[in-house]
Amino acid sequence: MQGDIPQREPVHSPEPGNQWIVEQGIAGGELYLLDQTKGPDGEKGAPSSKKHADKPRERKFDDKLAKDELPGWNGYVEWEDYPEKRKAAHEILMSQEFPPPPEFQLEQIPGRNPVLEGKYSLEGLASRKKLILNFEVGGRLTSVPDESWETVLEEKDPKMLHLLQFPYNGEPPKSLVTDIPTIDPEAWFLRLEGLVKEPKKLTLADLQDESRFPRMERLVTIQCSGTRRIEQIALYAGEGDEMINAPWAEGAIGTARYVGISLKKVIKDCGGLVDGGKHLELVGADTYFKMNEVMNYAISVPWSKVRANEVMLVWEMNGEPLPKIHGAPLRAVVLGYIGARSVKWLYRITAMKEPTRAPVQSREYLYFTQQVGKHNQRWTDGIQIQEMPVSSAIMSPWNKQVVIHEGKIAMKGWAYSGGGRWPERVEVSANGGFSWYMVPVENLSPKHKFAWRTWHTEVPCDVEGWIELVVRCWDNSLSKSISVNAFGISRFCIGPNVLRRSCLHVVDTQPTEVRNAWNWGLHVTSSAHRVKIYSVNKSKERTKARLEEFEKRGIDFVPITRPTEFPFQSWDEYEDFFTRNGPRDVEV
Ligand SMILES: Nc1nc2c(c(=O)[nH]1)N[C@H]1C(S)=C(S)[C@@H](COP(=O)(O)O)O[C@H]1N2
Ligand SMILES: [Mo]
Repeated sequence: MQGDIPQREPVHSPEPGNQWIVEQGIAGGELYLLDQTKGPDGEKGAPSSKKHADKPRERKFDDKLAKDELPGWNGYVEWEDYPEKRKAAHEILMSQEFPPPPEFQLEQIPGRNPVLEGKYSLEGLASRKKLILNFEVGGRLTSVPDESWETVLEEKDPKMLHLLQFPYNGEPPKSLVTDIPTIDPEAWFLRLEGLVKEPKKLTLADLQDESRFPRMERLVTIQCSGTRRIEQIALYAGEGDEMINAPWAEGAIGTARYVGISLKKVIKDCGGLVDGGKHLELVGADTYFKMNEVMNYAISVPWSKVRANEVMLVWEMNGEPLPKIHGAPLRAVVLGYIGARSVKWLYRITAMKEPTRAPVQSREYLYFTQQVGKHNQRWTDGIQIQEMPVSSAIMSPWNKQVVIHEGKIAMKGWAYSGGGRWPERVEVSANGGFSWYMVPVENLSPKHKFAWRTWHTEVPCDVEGWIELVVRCWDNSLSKSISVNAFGISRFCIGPNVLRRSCLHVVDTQPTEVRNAWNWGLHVTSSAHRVKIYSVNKSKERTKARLEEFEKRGIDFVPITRPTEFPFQSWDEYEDFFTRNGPRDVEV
C-alpha cells in the first residue's frame, strides 16, 4: 500500500517471546494508550494502527477542476481566485479515506529513501505532472536536490503517473513534494495587487529591464527550519509541519549566488503602498494542501523587510537560469529568513494590512513551549519562526564512521546564523563538548551577511574507540550583546560577570543538547551538532602495526562490531607480562 516503504508486519498481539518489541517501544506505533485516570494500570485503548481503513475509496478529480490556468503555465492551477473550485476539491478530499502515513518516528526510520507512489490517482490534478513525495533519510544530500529527483526518475518509469496519495489526513505535501510547475518564461507574468497604488502585471522582460530595476546579486543561504530535524525525531516523536515530519538531516540548507532585483523597487514602480499596506503576500503557482483544503503556496513578509532591500526576486542561480525545481521563472529570496518564506514559482504579490492567513504563515512554522503539547496547542501559543538562530553542522566524518587518523581528526562542515548575523567563531570538540578547540579563522570561508561559512579543521584526539565529535558556532551578535550588557541592561543582573556569562551562552552560541531546544513542531534544531565516531589512532605504534596486520591478512576492519579473527597477543607475550608484573590475582 505504501509503495516502496518496507512494511513490518503489525505486532498487535505478539507471541509471548516477542512482547519486548512492543514493551521497548520498537513497535511504538502499536503501544496502547495508558489512561491512568481510569485506575492505576489504566485502561487499554486500541492501538491506532488497527483503526484505519485499509482500502481507500477511489474518486477522481475531473479535468475541469484542476486544469491549468494559463497556456504555457504547466502545472499551475489557480485556487485563490476560485472559491467554488476550492470547495469542490475540498469535498473530494473529504470523501477519501486513506491509510495513515508510514510511522517512522515511533518506530524505526526505514532503511532506504522511500518514494511514496500514488496508486489512488487524483488524475485530473496530476494530469501533466508527476507528483512524487520523496524524502531524505539521514543522507548527505541537500533537501530536494536535482540528483535525488534524477534518481527517482531513474528508479521509476518516467512515464508513469506518480501522485501523492494524500494519505496524510491533511498533512500537507510541501517543500518536499517535487510537484514542479513548468512555466514558460515568455508566457509568465507577475501580478501586483492589493494595497499598491497601481496594480500591475509585469513580464520577466519588464523585471529584467535594468533601466527600470537595478540588478541585485547576493550570496545567500536558504535554510529550511526543519534542518537537522532527524536529531529531534531520534529523541521524541513530534508533529512536523514540513511534509510529514520529513526527517531532514544536515543537508536541508544550501548556499547559492542569486541574481535578480529588489522587491522594494517593484513596489515603488507600482507607486508604493496605500491604505496602511504593511505586509506583502507572496504566492507560488504550485498546489498546496492543508487539512483537506487546496490552495496555492503563500506566505507574507513585512514591508519593513522589503524596504530594507532584503527581499529579492531572482531568476538566476549560480550563474545559470533558475532551475525549475528551485522555482523558475522567478522566485523570492528573503535574506536571512527561513526557507519557507522564499516562495518559488512566484506569480502574485498582494499588499495587505495584516500578515496573510495562509496556513504556512499563520499556523505553521511555530515554536512552542513545554507547557504546550500536540493535543492542546493553539496557533497563538507559538512564536513565529522567521529567522534561524545560530547553528552549525559537521558534514564529515559521518555518524558511526570508523576514522583512522594520526592523533588529529579532520572535520568539516557549515555554520550559519539567520537574520543577517554571521558566524564569527566555530569550535569543535572530540570529547562530547568537555573541551573545545577553535577552528582557525583562516579555515572559515569568507564572511557574508546572509550566507553560511563553511569550515574545516583538525581536532586533537588521543583516545581510541567511540568518541563524540561536536561543533558549535558563535555569531556576531556576541559582540552586540556584550556592549548592551556593559552599557544598557545591567539592572537585570547581580553582577556584570554573571550577566555577561549568561548572555554568552544563551544569546550567541548554540545550546549544547537537542533537548534544550526541542519543540513539538520539530523545527529549529540549533543545538551543538554531535557525531559519534570510532577513533583509530594510528600515531600509536601498536595500532599502526595492527592495521598493517589486518591489511596483510586481507581482513576488513569494518564493521567494528565483528569479533576479530586473529589473536591480539601471543601466549609468550602474555606470560612474559605476568612474570614481570606479578600475577592477575593475589593470594595474600
Ligand atoms: N511555491 C513554493 N515555494 C516554496 C515552497 C513550496 O512548497 N512552494 N517550500 C518552501 C520551503 S519550506 C523551503 S525550505 C524552500 C526550499 O527551497 P529550495 O527548494 O530552493 O531548496 O522553498 C520554499 N518555497
Ligand atoms: Mo522548509
